[in-house]
Amino acid sequence: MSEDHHDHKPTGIGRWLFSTNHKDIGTMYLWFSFLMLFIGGGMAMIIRAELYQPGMQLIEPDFFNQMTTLHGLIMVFGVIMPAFVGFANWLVPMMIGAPDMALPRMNNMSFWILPFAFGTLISTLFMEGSAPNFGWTFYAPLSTTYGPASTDYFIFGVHLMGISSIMGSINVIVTILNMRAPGMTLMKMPIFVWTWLITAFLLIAVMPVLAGVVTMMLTDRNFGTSFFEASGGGDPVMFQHVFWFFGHPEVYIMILPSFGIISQIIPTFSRKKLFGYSSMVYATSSIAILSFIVWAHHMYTVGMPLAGELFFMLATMLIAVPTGVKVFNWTATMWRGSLTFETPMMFAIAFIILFTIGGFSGLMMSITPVDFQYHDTYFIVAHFHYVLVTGALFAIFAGAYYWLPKWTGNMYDETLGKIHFWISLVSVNVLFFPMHFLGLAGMPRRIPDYALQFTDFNQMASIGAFVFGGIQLLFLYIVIKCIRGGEKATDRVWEGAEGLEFEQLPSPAPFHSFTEAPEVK
Ligand code: CU1
Repeated sequence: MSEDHHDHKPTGIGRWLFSTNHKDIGTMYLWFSFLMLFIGGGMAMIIRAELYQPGMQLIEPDFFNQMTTLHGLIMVFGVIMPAFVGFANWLVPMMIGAPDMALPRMNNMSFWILPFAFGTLISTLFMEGSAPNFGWTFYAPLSTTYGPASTDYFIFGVHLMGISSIMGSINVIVTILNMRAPGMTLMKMPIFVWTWLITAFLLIAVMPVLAGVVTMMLTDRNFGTSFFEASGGGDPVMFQHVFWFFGHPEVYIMILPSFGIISQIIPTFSRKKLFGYSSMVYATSSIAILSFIVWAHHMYTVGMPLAGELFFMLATMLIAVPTGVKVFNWTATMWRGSLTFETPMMFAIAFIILFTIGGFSGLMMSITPVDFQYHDTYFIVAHFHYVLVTGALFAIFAGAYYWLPKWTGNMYDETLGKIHFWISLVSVNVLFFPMHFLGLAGMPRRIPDYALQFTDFNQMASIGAFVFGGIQLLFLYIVIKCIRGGEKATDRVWEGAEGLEFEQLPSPAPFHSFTEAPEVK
């Protein structure tokens, strides 16, 4: 709106469609992510139902492959990433004392590209032939030479997501670097802001690489190039190098904001300042830098030179050092604190323990000769689900419970929150822990059927999956209930602790309920 217009509050659908308000856009990102969680989660339920017993029962093998592919793509690009962008929109301006994001119209566009990107991706399910069925990593030549016709729509969808992410990252960086309140120096920023600043640089560095690899696919498929086609002088292994040069930093894009959220929550419920603030900043930066030189640990089995395998093994192991610093700092923050165990804290503590399990299995598979045993087995599936579900998703739950009172003006139902936590905690381990054993015993990933001896652990995993999937409906209910009413939240929600988080702000963080439409200037 230009300055000569009167200020007005848009109502109805216009409030959301044309929003330039960081809170409304943050809310839309979070709801979008939540919707995608149920779509991608529904696909996981189909996968686990088919794998409940050996033999083919519910679905065709090709449809199974479509489910694993879309499940992975939707969870990575449609759930975890948008959820963190939603948190960034809500929290970064408030935490640094800025009135909004620096580029509010671009913020609107970043969000509204996403429904089209995922509309395109999901519509492939209804296209002639098949949806993408080559795994979320879409390795050539499976995706190039043998991919279904819908692959071109998949490529377009990935391009759209990339554009959205790059615009979102530019916005985060410009906001943090230019819009901090007086006195808010970089080393005074809340850790969540730091982790997002670093994440945004990672995104800007690697999303163009992803765009590059899908563009090479596009021209290989349609315009006669041979980037990944051996018969034309190309190299399919190069696909894996380019993909994982994007893919490994992408893993950190999904985990650094989680570290940020956990680093806000642990001090609050420990009634202590975060232990080792500056070491947290440096550890986050080190992880980000190292994430660029470890990509080939995903492809030890392609036949790399020994020197390459050694380099990528040792570089990967180095990441354990800054990660260990973080786990140490969180633990030291809790040490001798006056701990209380509200739902956000429970999810945060579970995050520390379970993410560490995922970290350690990652350390195991970083060892090149050992990885030859694990490669393409369920051990890998167990590993990255510990990192991304009990890691990233649990951090999102923790953050959602922690900030729901600020976002809605109401307290969520603590009893229901605890029930959601405990059932999620137990079921997620029943779901993913047996996958370690399946992998060690040699069960390959991405298969719709398996040998008889894998039945018991698969049944455990499926039962865990159905419970874990089902209990997320309770979370949906808790969120809706909290939005619609409940005990009013004060502006010091987490008694005596909230002050710690915002104490560096020049004035107390403003408290806004999102039930009032914001002003548009
Ligand atoms: Cu990696």
